[in-house]
Order: sequence, then structure tokens, then C-alpha cells
Amino acid sequence: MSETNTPAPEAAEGHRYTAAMAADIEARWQDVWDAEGTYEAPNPTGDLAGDPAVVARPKKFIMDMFPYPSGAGLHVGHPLGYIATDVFARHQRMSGHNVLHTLGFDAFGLPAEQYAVQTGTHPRVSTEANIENMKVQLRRLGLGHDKRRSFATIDPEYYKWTQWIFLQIYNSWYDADAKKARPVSELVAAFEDGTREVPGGRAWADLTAAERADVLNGFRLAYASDAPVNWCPGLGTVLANEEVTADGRSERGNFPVFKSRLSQWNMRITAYADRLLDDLDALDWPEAIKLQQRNWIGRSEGARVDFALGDEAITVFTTRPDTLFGATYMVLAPEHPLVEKFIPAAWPEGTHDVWTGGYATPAEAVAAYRKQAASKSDVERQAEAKDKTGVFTGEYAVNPVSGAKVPVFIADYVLMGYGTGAIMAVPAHDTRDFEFARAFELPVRCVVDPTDGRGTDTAEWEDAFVSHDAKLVNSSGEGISLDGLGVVEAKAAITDWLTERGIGEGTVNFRLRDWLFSRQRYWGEPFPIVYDEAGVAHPLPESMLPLELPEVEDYSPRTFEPDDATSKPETPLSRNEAWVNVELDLGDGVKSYRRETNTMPNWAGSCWYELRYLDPHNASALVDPEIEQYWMGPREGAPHGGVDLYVGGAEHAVLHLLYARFWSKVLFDLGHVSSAEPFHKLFNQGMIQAYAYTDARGVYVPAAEVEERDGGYFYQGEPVKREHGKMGKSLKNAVTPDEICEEYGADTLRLYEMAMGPLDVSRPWDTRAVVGQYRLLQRLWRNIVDEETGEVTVVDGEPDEATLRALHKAIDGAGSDMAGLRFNTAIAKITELNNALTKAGRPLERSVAERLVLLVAPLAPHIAEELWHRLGHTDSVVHQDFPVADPAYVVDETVTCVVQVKGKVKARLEVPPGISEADLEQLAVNDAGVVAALGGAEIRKVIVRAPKLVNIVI
Ligand code: ANZ
Repeated sequence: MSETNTPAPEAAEGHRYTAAMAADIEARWQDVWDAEGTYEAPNPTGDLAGDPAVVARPKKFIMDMFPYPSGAGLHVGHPLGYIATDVFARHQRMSGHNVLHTLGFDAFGLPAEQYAVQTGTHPRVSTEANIENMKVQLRRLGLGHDKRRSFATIDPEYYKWTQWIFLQIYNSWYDADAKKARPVSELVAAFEDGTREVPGGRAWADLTAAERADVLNGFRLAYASDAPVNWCPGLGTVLANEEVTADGRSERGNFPVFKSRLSQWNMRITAYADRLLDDLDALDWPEAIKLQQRNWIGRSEGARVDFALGDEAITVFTTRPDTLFGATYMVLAPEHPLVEKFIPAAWPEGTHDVWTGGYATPAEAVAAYRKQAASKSDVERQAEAKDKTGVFTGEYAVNPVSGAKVPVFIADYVLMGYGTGAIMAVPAHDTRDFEFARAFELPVRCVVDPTDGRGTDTAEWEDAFVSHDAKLVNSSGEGISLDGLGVVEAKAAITDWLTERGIGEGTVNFRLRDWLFSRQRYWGEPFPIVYDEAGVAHPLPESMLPLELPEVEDYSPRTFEPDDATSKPETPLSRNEAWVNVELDLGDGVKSYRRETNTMPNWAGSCWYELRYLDPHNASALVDPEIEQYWMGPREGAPHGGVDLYVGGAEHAVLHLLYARFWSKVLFDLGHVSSAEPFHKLFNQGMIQAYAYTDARGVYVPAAEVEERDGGYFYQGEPVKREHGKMGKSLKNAVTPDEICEEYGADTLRLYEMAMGPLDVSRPWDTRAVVGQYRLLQRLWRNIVDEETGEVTVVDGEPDEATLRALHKAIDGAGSDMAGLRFNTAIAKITELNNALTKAGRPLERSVAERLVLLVAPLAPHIAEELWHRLGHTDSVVHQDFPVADPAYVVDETVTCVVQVKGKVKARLEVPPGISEADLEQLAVNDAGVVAALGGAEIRKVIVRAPKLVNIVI
């Protein structure tokens, strides 16, 4: 867009507030703040301890979701949240709080590595350069961060503790009775002394080292498994469920993802499903995010039911045990391990043609179907609208309640990773089962009486009848009848019946899966794990941490054709034989080991960074307990503790926020921290959007060079199309904070971003509108400084009533707006005040000017600091008290109160509408007119109807 009304950033014209003046002011104060450590937050203890009086204040720990140092640098959308937390932090600091606010860098992981691969520079080199660049960009914004507390997740001093936490998790197990994590050593002791039975029933002493390792692996909260995982050949790595999109592709890069069986590290986050769900209630988070977490954890109440098949039992998970009489067939996930055990050599007599898939034997049919299913993602398999496929296994199981023989199928709409990987199919009342039954000509038995008038004869039904609010029919068998019961009572009755017979039980199932924690990438934290010659994993002792990422020449991942489902990952670290094969003494003499060559996912570093901000240089613990307790500990309104304010985008709802909560809980259980939740209050800022323009070919053209005329948009004379969306380099519409700082100054940029709208709402960027905030600052400046002489124009003396009212209303409104993160309305109120003062056209009284400056200070700290000093102060504006409104000047109007003596009006008083009865009575009896009317007579009674009437009886 062409700029028509931008002031030129030329040299300072006299003493006007111009871009050049702003640049000078801002650079000067940033240097002073750095030199004086203005934003350093003292800890209550240890070597960071500060002034005891400061430490005794109430505290506020304020955080941003920390940035990836991307190669593209920042555009104006990125700092929206950082500016907001900064304004809030400054206001809190000025309101008597001890404020901790800093910012680090989340620097491991795919984005940084992909950038490095693209540009052919080592990830460490490019990441460090990107961090430096981002620091310069951020510094320009005047963010009040305690820089001593900043770090990057790639610093060995930091990831030493990431590895240390991994070891804590590895060395613990979840005691379901105590509902908490405990050290594995306690589990081993219980196995040794027999207080807990060893799975498999053998004595602990009789097990070999490898067997013991295997048993413990089944308990550890960090464990190795070779389950089917999300393998993404296009990225050359496996991914967590949370990193796979709803259409079964990688969130990053949009490549296909396949199920592949690989040995990988996992985090047993499922052990915490209940607590992760329950503790959400006490958090001050947006409801939408809580709901996403609840759905992701996905608690389902239901039952497990055993269907006998020869000597085996197939256990299903169902949320509708009440429909058991309607189960006319079963389906197993194609990968279900029981399938091999029972498939017969030949199709039973009279097997329906559509059931066999045209194969000669069940074995052939199953093998072919499994192959087909393996090439599909879970999401594709579950897609509602698709035709149901499957194949008969050749066997029948027995419905435990009706005794009916039901055919057993495998079909891809049943997933191995959910419930038990097997279902009882109730086609009359489940949509997917209905479609499958119609396709395979299976019986459909109605057991829930339709309330929509279709009747119980299913022959003519076109879809399943799905209802949780109807009565059961056709459901009587030996020793049980559900007929006539509602769904809820029927569920309870059948669950009891199954439990009594030992063929089922009520159960809760979670959708949440364990967190896949290995990546086949270079740029991540190495695992502090080595394997001995028998392949048994050993943790490294703490003294060997950090295990540094080796410098290598070839750090690129081995990627494959995106649709090559049969490819296998190769870890970059495995190419480095000298690093991989080591001789170590782990306490039983020097032996040969092989290092784990996977790395941790990029989420690891952000799972606990809030703790390290508290005590960043502690070499003997991840955080000093006393310091953690002070900043993070449980308190009134925050029973699980956590950061006071955490601001970031809504896109992290189930990834980072769930993982960080899980690590917090483990560290809490093990006694390392007092807070069981990392982030007490979460706020999601909106996005800054921007127009983008495409030419006739659909190619983006630079937005800054597009002209608007006659209602159309033109680039180099050619018409272009305008679209609304994200801001970004690829859309050629990115505006950098640097450009805006250059043109107007950081204070203007800060004000503009905060004034654009409510913080949680997305807003379109409009460079032409920035000037509005620039003008506000110019008027503010003019109200205090003479533009010709540079002299401060304030005068001594008392302001008039109207000025005091305008001032105190602004203080009251803007103060509570800042505390409530409503920065746009705070700015509106300050603007109103400033305009009123400008309009009055008189020099400001000193007391007005000072409070105006203090009011502006959180939003535009540089100009405020400058004016504060020009007003004669020598200390920083940052640590001044935020002005307090005098309520007398805040109330809008006064009300007229009538005072009667003996029923006659003797006085009219102007009183505040909220006056108390006692105050009003005092005012009334002391009024000169009333005193005269009383003439010394004794008052018998005063009837007060605040604020309008006082009646005095004598
Ligand atoms: C019988 C039934 C009858 C079911 C009925 C539903 C309706 P949520 O709510 O998501 O927990 N199911 C169980 N395990 C499955 C798996 N591994 N793959 C695909 N589907 C599976 O859903 C639980 C229901 O989904 C279970 O209850 C089961 O079907 C199916 F009228 O059992 B139901």
C-alpha cells in the first residue's frame, strides 16, 4: 500500500516528538535500563536475593510462550503477545508487585533443523544467528525482561536438566493406588520382598537382568516399546499423535503418515489421564482450551465384555453394554494379535461369498486385508462417509447374554490403539456397524425401542437408531431381562450381571495415548541412555550430564519418498560411530555400550522452562525449592500453583500445554516442585492478520507496493486480487517491527498493537492507521514540553475540578483495564484525557503532568521515562507507584438529596450516589440551613433514605 500521510523520519525538528526524537529517546533509555538492571527481579533467596523489602511484596510471574528463533525473523504479528505481557507486567510492577518477566528461546526441533538443512548451515550456527537477530528485534521494542534469566533450550547448561528430568521420569512408575509417581527403586523393593507380585508370577530373584529390565519397562513412566507408531517417510521421523493432522498427515510439511512398528521411547502420560482431566477445573484457562484438552484426553465410561471363542476370550470395550442383546457380529482391528491364534484352515461350510473377499482361505483373506489396512492412516480408517470394508476370519464367538453364535470379522474401522482393539457390533444402534451389516448382509436386531415411529422391524430401516434416551426391547435371556428399562438403568443392570459372572466389568477408557518421545533427527536433546551388549538399556548417572550433542558434518535426516510406507528411519546420530560406541563405567567396571541415537522431540525443552526462569544458573538443582515455592507455589485461588499469567496462541491447546502439565505432575509427585500445574492462568491472544494480493496467475505480489484506487487494487498498473489472512513472508505481506520502529518509534508500535482491539480477538494490520498512535504521543509530548524551546511547560498549583475529574476517571479506568488485559480501552481512556488536556490549552499543573506520564508508562515506557526525567526526577519511572484514583472525583454525577425538618424541605444537598446512610445523616444534620431550622430543638428521629431523602423528626 502506498503511504500518503507518513511523517518523514528526518532529523529532529527542534524539540518536536518525531521518529528521530523517538529513536534517540528509545535507544538511550534501553541502554540505561540494561546498564542499571532495571528489570531484574530479585529472588527470595540464594545468590539472586535482593532487597528484603522488595522480596516481601506480593509476586507476579508473567510468561509468554517462548519463540522459535526462525530464520525469517519477526513480523509485527509476533510481538503482539510480548507487548501485552510487558504492559501488564509494568502495570503490576507499578502496583506493588514483585514481577518476574523474561523470555528465552525454544531452539531445538524440526523448524530450526529444516531451516539449517535448506540453507546448508549447521543448525547450531543458524539457530544462534537467528537468536541474536531476534534479540536485536525484541530489544528494540523496549520489553522489560530480566535478561539474566534468559536462555535457549539448546544451551547444554539447560538441556542437562531436560535430560535429568527424563531420567527422573525413566526412574519412576505410577502407583495407581497412591495415584502418584514413585521411584522405581521402591517398586523393585516391593518385588524383592514379595509385597507386590511380579507380573508373570515368578520370583524377582529368579529373573535374569534382561527379564527384570523387561518387567520394569512395563512400569516406567518413560519406556521403550515397539508398538505401531506414526512414521512419516517424507520427514524421515516418527511423530506423536498430537503432531498428526485430522487427515492423517504431518502437521509440519503435510506429508502422509503411516503406522509402522518401530522400537521407540514413550512417555506414559496415560497414567495421568484422570489427574490431567480433574485438575483442569481449578485452572483459569479459556473454556475452549479446556474443552479441547478434555476431548483429547477423551474419557469414556463403559464396560469390558468377554465373548468366548473356543478356549480364548475376546474382550471388547463398549460404551453401550445395554445393547448387548443386539450384538450380532464382532469386529477385531486387522492388527489384533488374537487373529492368528484362531483362524481356521478353511472357510466353514456355507460361508457367505461377500464375507470371504473372494479369497480361497481365511489366512489369505486376512493377510491381504491386513496389508491393505496398513497403508491407511487412523483417520482415513475412521472416516464416516466411506464404504465399510472388512473380511470374515472364519470363526464364530458366543454372545455371552443371548448365547447366539456371532461371526468374527476384521475391519479397518476398528482401531488397534483404542479400547481393546475389538468391538461387539450392534448394527441397529450404531451407524458404522449398520453400514457394515448392510454391506455384509449381517442380521440387524433392534434392542432399543425407536422413538421416531419407525418400529422394531429393521428390514426396512435406512439407518441405525441412535439414542441414549429410550427403552430397551428384545433383551431377555437366561437370568436377565432389560426390557422396559431406560438406557442408563439397563447399562447398570447388565454391567452387574457381567461382573457377577466374571465375564465383564465396568471400565473407563481414555482416548489419550502414550506420548511417543523419540525422533530420528539430529537437532534435539540426546537421550541419557546407553545399551549394553545384551541390548538392555541403562540410564547414565547424573555426573555424566549433560550428554552433549556431538558436532557432526552430516546432520540431515534420512528422508524417503513421502508415500514409501515400507521405509525405515535412520537416525543421523547413528552415523557417528565414534560417539555411539563408548566404554563407560556405570558402577560395575568399564564396559562397552552403544548410545541411544534417537533424540527427544522439540516439546521436551518447553515442558519445564518456566521452572528454569526462576533459577537459571543453579548448577546443583533444576530449581531451588524455596525459589520455586515463592514464584510458583499453591496459593489462594490457585490450589495447584503455577505461573500467574501465560500468554500465547491457541494452537498449543493439546501439544505443549498437555505435555508441560504432565511433566509438572511427575516432578510434583517426586517432590522436586510444589506446583502440580505449570500455568495457572492462560490467555490466548488473537492473531494479527493482513491483506495479501495475488496477480492474474495467482502469484503473491508485494503488499506494500499495491495501490488502491477506484475501489480496486493495482500492482505495477495491473489489477490484483485482495485476500484476507495470515501475515507471512511467503504471502509477501509481512511488515516487520523494525520498519515501524524506524518510521514512528517503538512506543508508537506498542500503542498501535495494543489499541487494535481486544487482545483475544484477531485483527487486521493497517500500516496507515499506525500514525494515529504516533499523534497521540506527539500531543502528550506537547502537553509537557515546549516544541520551540524544549522547556518543560508545567506549572505549580492546584488543578481545577474539571481537570481532576478527567484525570481521576482516566486513572481509575485505565488502571483496571490494564489489570484486566483490556489495553485497547485503557488507551482510549488515556487518549480522552490527553485530548481534554490539549483542548484546555493551558500549561498542565505538575501533579497532572506527572500522573499522566505514570499512566502512560506501562504502554509507552520510553517516552514516559524521558518525560519523567524532564520533569525533574532522577529515578526510573519503571519503579514508581501507579497513580491511585480518588473516588470522590471518579463518580460521575452527584444526586440531590432533600432534607426535611417536620415535613418541610429545609435543604438540598449535592451528594455522591453511593453515599452511606451514616455519612448522609451527618451531612444533613450539620447543614447550616438545617441547623437553623432545628433552632436547637432535640432530634427525636432521623429517617435516612440514601441518597435522596433525609427526614428529621423533632
Ligand atoms: C457397542 C455399541 C453399541 C457401541 C452402540 C456404540 C453404540 P467412544 O465413545 O469413542 O469411547 N469402539 C470401541 N473400541 C473401538 C475401536 N478400537 N475402534 C473403533 N471403534 C471402537 O466409543 C466407544 C464405542 O466405539 C464402543 O461402544 C464401540 O462401539 C466402539 F449402540 O460398542 B460400541
